[in-house]
Amino acid sequence: MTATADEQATTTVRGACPHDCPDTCAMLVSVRGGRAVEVRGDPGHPFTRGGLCVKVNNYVDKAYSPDRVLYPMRRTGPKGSGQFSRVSWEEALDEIAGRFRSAIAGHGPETVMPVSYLGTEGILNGLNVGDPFFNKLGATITERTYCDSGACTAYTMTIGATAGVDPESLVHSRYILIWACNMISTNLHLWPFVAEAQRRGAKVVVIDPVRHRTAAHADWYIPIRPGTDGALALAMMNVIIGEGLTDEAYVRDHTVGYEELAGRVKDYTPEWAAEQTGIPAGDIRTLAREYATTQPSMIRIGVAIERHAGGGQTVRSIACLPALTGAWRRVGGGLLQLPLWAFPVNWPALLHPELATPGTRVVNQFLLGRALTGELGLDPPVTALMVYNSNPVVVCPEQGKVIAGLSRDDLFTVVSEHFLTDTARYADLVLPATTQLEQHDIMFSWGHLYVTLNTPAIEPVGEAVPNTELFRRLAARMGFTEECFTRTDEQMMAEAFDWSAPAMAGITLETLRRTGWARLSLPPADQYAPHAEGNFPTPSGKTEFRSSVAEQAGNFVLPLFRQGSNEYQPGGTVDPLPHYVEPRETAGTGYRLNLISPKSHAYLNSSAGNQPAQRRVQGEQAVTVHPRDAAERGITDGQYVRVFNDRGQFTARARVSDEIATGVVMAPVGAWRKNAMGNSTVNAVSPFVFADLGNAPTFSDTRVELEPT
Ligand SMILES: Nc1nc2c(c(=O)[nH]1)N[C@H]1C(S)=C(S)[C@@H](COP(=O)(O)OP(=O)(O)OC[C@H]3O[C@@H](n4cnc5c(=O)[nH]c(N)nc54)[C@H](O)[C@@H]3O)O[C@H]1N2
Ligand SMILES: Nc1nc2c(c(=O)[nH]1)N[C@H]1C(S)=C(S)[C@@H](COP(=O)(O)OP(=O)(O)OC[C@H]3O[C@@H](n4cnc5c(=O)[nH]c(N)nc54)[C@H](O)[C@@H]3O)O[C@H]1N2
Ligand SMILES: [Mo]
Repeated sequence: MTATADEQATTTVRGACPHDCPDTCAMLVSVRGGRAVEVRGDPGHPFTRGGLCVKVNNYVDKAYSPDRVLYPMRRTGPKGSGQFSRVSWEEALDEIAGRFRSAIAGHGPETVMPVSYLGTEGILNGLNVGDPFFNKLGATITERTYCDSGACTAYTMTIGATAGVDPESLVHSRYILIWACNMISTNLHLWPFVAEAQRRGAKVVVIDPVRHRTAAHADWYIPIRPGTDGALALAMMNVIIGEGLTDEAYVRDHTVGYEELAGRVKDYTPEWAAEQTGIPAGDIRTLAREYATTQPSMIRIGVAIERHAGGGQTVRSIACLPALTGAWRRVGGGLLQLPLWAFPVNWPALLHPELATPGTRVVNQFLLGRALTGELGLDPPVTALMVYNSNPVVVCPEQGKVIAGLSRDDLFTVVSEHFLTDTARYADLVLPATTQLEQHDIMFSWGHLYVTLNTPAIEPVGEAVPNTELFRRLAARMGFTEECFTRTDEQMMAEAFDWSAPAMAGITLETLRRTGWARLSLPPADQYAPHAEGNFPTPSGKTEFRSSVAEQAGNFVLPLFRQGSNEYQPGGTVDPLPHYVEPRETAGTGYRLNLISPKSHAYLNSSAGNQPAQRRVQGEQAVTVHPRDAAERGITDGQYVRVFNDRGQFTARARVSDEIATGVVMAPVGAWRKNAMGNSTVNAVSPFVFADLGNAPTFSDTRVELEPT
């Protein structure tokens, strides 16, 4: 039989990469005969410019992967065995509703605990999709501070919830500090703007314990001991103030607390910081002078900047630098963290915090292992767990405890997934979720200033449903009648933004359907210096060296990361002036090597960690170690080593390389436990302990030892 003309015709559907990544690429999906045949980047998109990365350019293979979960499945073997058999949606929903009801009858609603993060970043199906349901159920509220929560607390304390520098204006920067960010792996589409600035004469400086693929392109690579960046930033201020390199008029007009800051940083000399950071004092002086005097200067901080005991204060200090030097005056000068704040997302409509029962307990997801094993002493205990948009076995600290908890026979676990992940293997019921090709969504970005619409290109594969539909079905089964539980995806898209906000001028769902994406209504990037005249969204309208928010609110986690709840904030007083907090785990713990666990190049967190193409690029789970540290332990390149501390261990292939500083080892997060030698991965050794602000994780504040296996 020959195909009809219709079957052969290829149509193009506009979509958006769903990954939890700053780039939020505009995708074009080619569809033939009802089947997606290719995804490619939209060449017309000014920021992502037609490029897709190694993580997503074969997304079609993911959608049609033979390993996909296509139907609801019930466990038939022991937990973790991966043995399941197909059931109907009706059976699955009845079972979930029945088990939730009986758990609640026995223990009260807090016995149910949701676990979720950012498997997809869409406003509809992402971070908050289950919040109204679990708020209404009265389930334990989970605090989700995996990513940038500490940095966000510190940043907003200092300069407010501002988008900061427009990423596209980086071409105008003359001095670019890339600080704890492996951009070419994790924020690839920003790199061309940096490279263009570099071509125009800008100096690019990378501060990182690893001379990674981004550092290889830098004009100056500065290795630093993990967790000591705060010392460097404070010493830079010491030099800038001490040598009179401040922008006096900017400081006078647009900052608060200068005199106190100047007093505070007096003791933080470059010689002192050299001891902490391992960076020679002369280099610290040079960096401070160049940064202050080469304007416009700009700092891009990566998420890893927050991942140690003093992560919050580190970001407080760094956020002071652009005001001190007047970098904000010019286009391309200032600070870039995450421009998410530019988007007028209608958070209340997504989170529905008013549905929560006042006084409901809050448990941070980093404590999942302890919550499940009983070590946390929760009353009521967690007896029902629902995981969606997350793979905690891989991404959560204390992997051993997470697995021990998930193995409990008296725990009822539901997991909604694309694949039988390391977490889904422990489920009693696995539910099939649609991929981005099969669902509606609308996206903000935390790396550029464009709204992107995702239109489904194909029908759901198997019996997969979008997360929105999953929670509609569950709400109906639980008898919830609030209007928010019957909203269609169309209605949800209409509620996703405050469309009347100035940033949305000229943008409607209708226009987005035609164009796929739109730049927020802001000045063009080559004219946009958001804080040239101050206008910081802080209580004083200025950069607050002395933070009134820190003084009044103390430590806090933004409501976005806690289902909208404002209860049980971490609290505690916070010194309103920036200061140094040393890493918590030191060589004194008996473990001499500082482990960091940044992102894998080819996986998106653990997503794609099972896909053959990405596994080929990423290779086996590896640990990078400096030749001197390797030699001391009799370790040779390519051999298997055991990485261990009191919390656990994992096995990895040693990469002996002087790309890494001595005393530091690096094992990227993302490999699946199932594929790893010895059945465990890097989070087997990570601590659950919080950083100083925003309950951020301390992945980079982890000591280990290595030995040949
Ligand atoms: N390829 C790829 N891209 C991704 C992701 C992925 O998994 N893979 N995940 C996405 C997500 S969710 C996020 S949050 C972003 C994160 O992306 P980034 O912001 O780049 O953060 P990380 O990869 O965690 O770490 C960045 C760099 O910080 C360094 N580092 C670690 N600790 C310290 C420290 O204490 N001081 C300094 N100066 N440097 C330190 C690491 O060596 C690493 O090179 O990437 C997104 N993009
Ligand atoms: N040691 C260490 N640990 C880390 C980090 C680190 O740098 N080091 N990084 C942390 C950071 S920054 C982050 S952001 C977190 C990430 O943590 P997670 O957001 O949990 O990331 P993933 O591992 O990608 O897991 C997401 C899961 O959601 C599934 N999924 C994708 N789309 C959908 C969907 O539409 N519906 C449903 N139901 N499921 C879907 C995917 O298949 C995947 O298994 O990890 C954190 N953990
Ligand atoms: Mo993240």
